[in-house]
Amino acid sequence: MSNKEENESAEVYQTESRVDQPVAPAAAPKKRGCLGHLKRFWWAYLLVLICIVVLVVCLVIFVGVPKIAQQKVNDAKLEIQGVNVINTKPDSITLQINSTITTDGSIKANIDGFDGVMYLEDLPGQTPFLNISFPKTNGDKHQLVNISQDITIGDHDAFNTFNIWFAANETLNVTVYGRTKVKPSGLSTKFGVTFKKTINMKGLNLFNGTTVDGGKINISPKKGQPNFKATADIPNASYFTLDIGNATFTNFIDNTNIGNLTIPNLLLVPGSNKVPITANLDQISVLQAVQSAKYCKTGIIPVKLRGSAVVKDGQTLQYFLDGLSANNETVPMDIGSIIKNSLGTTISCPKSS
Ligand SMILES: *[C@@H]1O[C@H](CO)[C@@H](O)[C@H](O)[C@H]1NC(C)=O
Ligand SMILES: *[C@@H]1O[C@H](CO)[C@@H](O)[C@H](O)[C@H]1NC(C)=O
Ligand SMILES: *[C@@H]1O[C@H](CO)[C@@H](O)[C@H](O)[C@H]1NC(C)=O
Ligand SMILES: *[C@@H]1O[C@H](CO)[C@@H](O)[C@H](O)[C@H]1NC(C)=O
Ligand SMILES: *[C@@H]1O[C@H](CO)[C@@H](O)[C@H](O)[C@H]1NC(C)=O
Ligand SMILES: *[C@@H]1O[C@H](CO)[C@@H](O)[C@H](O)[C@H]1NC(C)=O
Ligand SMILES: *[C@@H]1O[C@H](CO)[C@@H](O)[C@H](O)[C@H]1NC(C)=O
Ligand SMILES: *[C@@H]1O[C@H](CO)[C@@H](O)[C@H](O)[C@H]1NC(C)=O
Ligand SMILES: *[C@@H]1O[C@H](CO)[C@@H](O)[C@H](O)[C@H]1NC(C)=O
Ligand SMILES: CC(=O)N[C@H]1CO[C@H](CO)[C@@H](O)[C@@H]1O
Repeated sequence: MSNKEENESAEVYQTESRVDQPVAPAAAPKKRGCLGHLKRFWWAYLLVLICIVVLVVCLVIFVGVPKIAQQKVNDAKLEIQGVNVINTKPDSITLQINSTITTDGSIKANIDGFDGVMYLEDLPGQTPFLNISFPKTNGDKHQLVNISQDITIGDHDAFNTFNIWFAANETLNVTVYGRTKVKPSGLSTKFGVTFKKTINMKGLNLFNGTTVDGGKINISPKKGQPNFKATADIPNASYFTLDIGNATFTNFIDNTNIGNLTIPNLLLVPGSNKVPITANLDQISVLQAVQSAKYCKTGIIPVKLRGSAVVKDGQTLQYFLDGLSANNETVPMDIGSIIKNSLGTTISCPKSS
């Protein structure tokens, strides 16, 4: 039965081949159909197979690997341990960053250094406020990436705005963005990847929690001398060290300007900053305020401070001034105790008439 069928198909084949190729070899018709086909065209199958292998390898290398590389870059964690903003000048700063990049370490790859930008993630427009050069890194599980660069402030408005946010906000999101190339070890090709990390960092939160201690009033200071001295404890919840310089603030009690306060050579470090402050206060206004019904009971007055000058080596640092003047910082001052300690007078409330 099967034999017969085979013979029939062989006959058909023979007929066809006779039509198409009158000089077909006599042996061909005897071969079994499928196997014969394979034997005759093995080279074609091999070619197809090679093509598929090459295609798959190419796809893996040129589509898969870049995708994996990008995925690995996306998965890598950038953490910042410290930032120093020093050598502060009107148009430039030295920026030092200690950071770590953590990966799962599953891929060995060299990542080229690149020029990136930093911008405020949550400010529409996302205008870069700094250009920054990242060094080359590898895919190691845990790497230190320490940067120290002299940076020219290219966009003053954007940099000033960053400083305003940094001074005012409890937290802020800063994105580091750049395009670079990855070379997985074992491959000779480099693939373009995007490096984009948003860091949720702590800002200065308007120095919330600042205290003033050891205040001393000098009723009749020499000309040009301050009439108030104290020690302020300024908290810095961020990991930034800022070389601010001589910072002067205008002080207000409610809406009344009561004079200026200066913090000389302010170098703000992370954590607690105990710094001397001097002030020239309008003593009559302060006395009136502390004796008013509003404040006489406790003697504690929430004094508002607004930056009015930031000068370093004779030059105004506008970006810090913007940061310190865009909002009022409120500092509760125990004026009652200060008066008592300095002058021996106890503040009493006005007699209600
Ligand atoms: C980085 O770490 C070194 C060594 O601990 C330290 O001296 C330096 O101040 C740090 N820099 C920053 C920006 O945190
Ligand atoms: C890099 O920063 C780390 C802290 O993140 C510090 O321990 C290390 O000493 C720094 N290295 C250099 C060369 O500053
Ligand atoms: C960053 O560098 C580019 C090219 O040099 C420049 O056009 C841009 O203004 C710079 N941006 C900042 C914020 O410095
Ligand atoms: C950060 O502070 C700025 C300036 O005070 C403010 O306009 C902005 O809304 C704040 N952003 C966030 C995300 O809190
Ligand atoms: C920053 O980003 C985080 C998570 O992406 C978000 O929860 C937060 O509201 C953003 N804004 C601030 C000011 O932290
Ligand atoms: C300021 O700090 C006090 C505690 O010291 C806290 O109760 C208050 O919520 C803080 N305000 C802001 C705006 O973070
Ligand atoms: C700071 O306080 C003063 C006095 O109350 C007020 O005139 C000024 O508008 C305040 N500034 C801001 C930015 O709130
Ligand atoms: C406060 O400081 C400003 C700017 O530094 C200055 O113009 C002003 O005269 C000072 N006021 C007082 C009362 O010292
Ligand atoms: C701050 O002011 C004092 C007195 O005017 C000056 O001697 C000092 O050099 C100033 N500091 C800075 C960092 O400019
Ligand atoms: C992160 C950090 O150091 N925060 C500190 C900022 O300053 C206040 C006051 O000194 C400290 O309580 C915080 O721990």
